[in-house]
Amino acid sequence: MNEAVAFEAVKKELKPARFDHTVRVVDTAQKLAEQYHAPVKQVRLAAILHDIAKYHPSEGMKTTIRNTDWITDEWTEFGEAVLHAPAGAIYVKNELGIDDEEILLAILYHTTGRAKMKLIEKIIFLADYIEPGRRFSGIEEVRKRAEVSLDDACFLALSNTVHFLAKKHQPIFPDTLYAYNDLVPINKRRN
Ligand code: DGI
Ligand code: FE
Ligand code: FE
Repeated sequence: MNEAVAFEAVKKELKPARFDHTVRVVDTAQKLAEQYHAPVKQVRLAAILHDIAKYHPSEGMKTTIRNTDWITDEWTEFGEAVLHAPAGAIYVKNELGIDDEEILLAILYHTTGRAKMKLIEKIIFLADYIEPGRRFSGIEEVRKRAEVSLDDACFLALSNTVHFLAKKHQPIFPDTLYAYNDLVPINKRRN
C-alpha cells in the first residue's frame, strides 16, 4: 500500500488533532528508523496506520477481537484504552489488505509493547511516546535516552507507563509488564 492511500484511509477515521499526532509520530519514527537502521518505508507505513482504530466503538472492537483467531481475547479484559491497538491491526489486515507481519505487530503492540519486540515495534512504540506533542512527566529523559539507546528509551517509557497505571489503580496488560522485564538493564535484573 502506498503512503497517500494509507494517509487517506486514516484521515477519514481520525479527528484532526489525532491525525496531527499521527503525522508527528510518522516524522519521529522516520528519524528513529534512520538512526537505528530500520527500513524507513515499513516504519512510516506502520506509523501512519498505528492509531487507525482509535475512535472505533469499544463494544465493536471487543467483538472483533473475540472473533479473530490470531488475537487473544485477553485484550478485552484490561480497559478500553488498549483495544484500539489489536483492533487497528485487525482492521488494516482485513480492510486494507496489509499482510506485512512486522507492520501488523508494530500496530498490535504500539500501546503495550511486549517482550522480544522487533526493531520496528520498538521504533513505533517509542515514537508514539516521544513525538513532540507529548507532555508526559519524565518525557524529556526518555527523549534524551532515545538519542543513544533504543532499548533504554523504551524501558524508561514502559517504566513511566507502569507507574502511571499503577498510581491510578488501572489494570496493566501482561505484555506491558513482560516488556518492562525484558528491557530492564541486565545489571539490575541479576541483583
Ligand atoms: O493512542 P495514543 O494516545 O497515541 O497512545 P497509546 O496507544 O500508547 O495509548 C495510551 C493509553 O493506553 C493511555 O490511556 C494508557 C493506556 N495504556 C497503555 N498501556 C496500558 C494501558 N492501559 C492499560 N489498562 N494497560 C496497559 O498496559
Ligand atoms: Fe495508540
Ligand atoms: Fe498514537
